Amino acid sequence: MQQKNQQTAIVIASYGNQCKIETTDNEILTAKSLKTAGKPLCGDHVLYKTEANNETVITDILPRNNTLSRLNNLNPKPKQIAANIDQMIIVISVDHDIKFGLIDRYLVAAMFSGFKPIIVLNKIDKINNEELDAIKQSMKMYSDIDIPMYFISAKMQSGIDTLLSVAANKTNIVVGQSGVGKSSIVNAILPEMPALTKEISDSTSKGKHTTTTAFLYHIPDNGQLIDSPGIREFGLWNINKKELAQGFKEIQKFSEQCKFRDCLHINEPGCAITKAVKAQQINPQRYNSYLSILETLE
Ligand SMILES: Nc1nc2c(ncn2[C@@H]2O[C@H](COP(=O)(O)OP(=O)(O)O)[C@@H](O)[C@H]2O)c(=O)[nH]1
Ligand SMILES: [Mg+2]
Ligand SMILES: [Zn+2]
Repeated sequence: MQQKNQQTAIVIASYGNQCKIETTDNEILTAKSLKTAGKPLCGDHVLYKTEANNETVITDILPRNNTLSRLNNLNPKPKQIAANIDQMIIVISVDHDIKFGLIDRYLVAAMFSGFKPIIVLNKIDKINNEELDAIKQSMKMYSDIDIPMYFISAKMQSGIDTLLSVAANKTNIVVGQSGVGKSSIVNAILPEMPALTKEISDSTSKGKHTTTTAFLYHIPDNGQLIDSPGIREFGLWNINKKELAQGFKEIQKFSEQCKFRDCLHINEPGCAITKAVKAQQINPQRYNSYLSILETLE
């Protein structure tokens, strides 16, 4: 219950128990989280109070709608990245090899966590029209399952207005490999970053262009944009083998026709998925992604 001396704020960056919070008066404070409150995440709504010694403490984390978490090879425990997300902006750079497997993992995570995924292909200024067409062709499996796709250049400010309208009125998290242009997109979208916010985000980054922790920015029209650190792997957790198909829209659709209800769509008799792959109704690359994720699950 909210007490008299408590107020609400949003966590704009979390470093474990130490956080930057933004109050309802748009004041940015450094706050420590009480052990009893737990570890706040970027995007959390919290209650805080000011102690007699003028320190700001977070006393409660308000209930979360969802969280984005991932596994990596080094740590058996999932790492939580941010909370209360509406939309996941998956950023790809058109001048790198596209890691389709990584996109598929993000899509599964979005599906299970309940946020809407969109794909943004950045750096179109670096390629010609033929190359652009080839990329559109290779991404067709995502438009086929109705994932919105945007081709932009953060550098040339091309496509930014559209992206801004897509991100309005929502909390968005920007994800993707290091170097694809996540921070550049955030900077392009932010019209005039409030000096204070900029200072904080700069001082919390180790290198000039590295984002070391998720950071929340306000954007016009009631939106929020969370810049997240670049990652090489994105391990899924908390999903069992049987559930995985739910993260692949087209596989889910055909799975009702499988002979066995507990079909994992590997090589079971009467499997509608393996049949649909052969008939080119399901993209083989997506199916292979499914199989390789399946191997990693309990
Ligand atoms: N040519 C070009 N370079 C870009 C574009 N967007 C970002 N970059 C460059 O790509 C590099 C990585 O960008 P950054 O935003 O730090 O990527 P992040 O690691 O995903 O946050 C930087 O050198 C940017 O200047 C773009 O649209 N076109
Ligand atoms: Mg960055
Ligand atoms: Zn099957």
